[in-house]
Amino acid sequence: MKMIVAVVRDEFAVNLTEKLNRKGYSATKLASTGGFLKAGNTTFLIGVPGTQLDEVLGIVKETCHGSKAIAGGLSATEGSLKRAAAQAGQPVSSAVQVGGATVFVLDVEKMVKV
Ligand code: 2BA
Repeated sequence: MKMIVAVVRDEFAVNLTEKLNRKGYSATKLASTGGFLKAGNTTFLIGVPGTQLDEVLGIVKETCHGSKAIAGGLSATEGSLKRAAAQAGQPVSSAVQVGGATVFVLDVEKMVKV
């Protein structure tokens, strides 16, 4: 058995939940926060037999597609440096590209429901 841990951009979370439910997959959703941007995202825990791993990864891929530029993520020091660069007429960018989902696949030794 495998455990898929998928950190998903919030805008894809509802669609992903619906698609997984429709296909009969169980999932647990956790409200999470990205460590860099400190913005909300949704972490899915999806336990599946190894034989269904590829199908579920396919669903995640087709649902959470494309990256998006999001402004922010600067500490106070970084912000000051960027402002100084801007004043000196140097090009600055504070946007980062956020992907649709970051996925980890873990081996599960045992699953028990009591
Ligand atoms: P955040 O940590 O808020 O990161 C948002 C985006 O900021 C990342 O997009 C990446 O493009 C950029 N970024 C992150 N850390 C950075 C750094 N130290 N320097 C420069 N840019 C940085 P994604 O890579 O698509 O990640 C989206 C979200 O997925 C992350 O939100 C985090 O919640 C999760 N994630 C990504 N990689 C992870 C990892 N190795 N372990 C755990 N969670 C991860």
